[in-house]
Amino acid sequence: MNFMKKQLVFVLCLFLTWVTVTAQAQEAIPLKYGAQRIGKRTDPAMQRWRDNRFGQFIHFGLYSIPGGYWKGKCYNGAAEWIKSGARIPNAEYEKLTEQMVLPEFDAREWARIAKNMGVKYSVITTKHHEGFCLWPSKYTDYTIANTPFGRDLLKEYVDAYTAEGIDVYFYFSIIDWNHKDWRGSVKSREDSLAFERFKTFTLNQVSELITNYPEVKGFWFDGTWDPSMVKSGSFTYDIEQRMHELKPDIICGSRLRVDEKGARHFDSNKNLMGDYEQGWERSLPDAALPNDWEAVMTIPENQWGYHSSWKGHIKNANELIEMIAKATSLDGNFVLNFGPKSDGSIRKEEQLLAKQIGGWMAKNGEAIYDCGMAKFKEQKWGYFTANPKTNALYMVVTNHPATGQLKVNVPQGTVIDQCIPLGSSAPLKLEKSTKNEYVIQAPKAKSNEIYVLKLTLKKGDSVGNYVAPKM
Ligand code: FHN
Repeated sequence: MNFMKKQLVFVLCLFLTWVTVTAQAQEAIPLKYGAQRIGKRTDPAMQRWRDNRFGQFIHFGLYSIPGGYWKGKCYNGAAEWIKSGARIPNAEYEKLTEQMVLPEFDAREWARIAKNMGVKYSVITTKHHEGFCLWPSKYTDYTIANTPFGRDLLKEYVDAYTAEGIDVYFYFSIIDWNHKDWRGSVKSREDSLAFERFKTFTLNQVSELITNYPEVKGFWFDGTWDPSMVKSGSFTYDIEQRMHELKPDIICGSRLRVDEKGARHFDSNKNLMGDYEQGWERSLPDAALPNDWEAVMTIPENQWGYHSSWKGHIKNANELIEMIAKATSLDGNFVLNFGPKSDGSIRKEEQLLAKQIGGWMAKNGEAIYDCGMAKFKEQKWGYFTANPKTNALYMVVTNHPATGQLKVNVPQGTVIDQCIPLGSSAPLKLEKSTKNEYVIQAPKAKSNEIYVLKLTLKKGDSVGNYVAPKM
């Protein structure tokens, strides 16, 4: 072979290798228990979940009674994990049921606090890892029915929140430290039989919740990371199927699911399982994601259930408001956690934050609800959000400029007609400084104030990247 021919053969080989590798890369792995849908859900129930944008989380259970202390010793780990942290045997821990009296519990008061904070949905721990149920389940005695309180707390919560127009969602832990058939790993035939019984128990409880509380809009599953679960693609698939049989438009986060190859949240083909990405815990993404997502946040560093001694950094209202704005600007939902006290009341610090956030939302919620990502880039002063239904564009200003001038970069050709602070009717002075920049005379604001400006673009200009899926 002469040199030219050799070169031709070499190039041909390279080309064939590239074709084979590309074909292999594109070939999807056949999966029975993988994602059941590719892309975002487009139905009204899911659009409502998106439009809600701001939610509340409630962690309440037997762990709320010791509040982070056991036999006089403080456990700084998450309060709802105290059974594990203090290695409390079942028989001893179960005695906490005798102290579940809840003299101050009033679901309507919880719902009022949530409503005034401005949340549109609330997620409550029907059962956390400890296994104690806030509803009178017929599948176990370890429930609220067998406490001095005795009433159906979950029903009171569902009724009170629904009456306030707040959607209810159920947190449900698959891990159940109290159930004799729960297995973190399956090592023997006995384990396997026990775990099969546990699966039936779980399916029964999930069905019971959907049937007895038909107002529930969706489930927030947790405790799905143990080896027994990571090998249980078919079980998580069965739960998802059962939920949809009972309530076709039910919403379920990705944390429930695992495929047959052990991939969690996203299946082995990288497709999201469930309706939204549920992995954002105490953190937010820095860029837009291709799927729906929700972030859940604690007020202290890592306490979900009630801990009587919060330690470390406690977030203030502005930090939390900024997170709400950031989540919206990236097409995500933000959920703020509350850990009610053992007497059933909500602690003072949480009530104060709820009031402060609620004050801000009452004035500026227009830039959050029904909103999502704008086509404009994040800028030093804060976040853009956009409402695709009204074609309104908002600037959530988290860094008030010392110069009093807000420099706004816009895509070429964008014409801003007007800029008005929310809550005012007086337009701000607006100048075009260069072809891609406007300068807005900022309103008078306290140095730590977060405020919102509403921009009107020239007729016909679109504001958002956030395009609500077509129904
Ligand atoms: O272990 C739980 C924890 O207690 C809390 O419920 C959080 C809430 O997102 N989820 C688990 C940890 O990921």
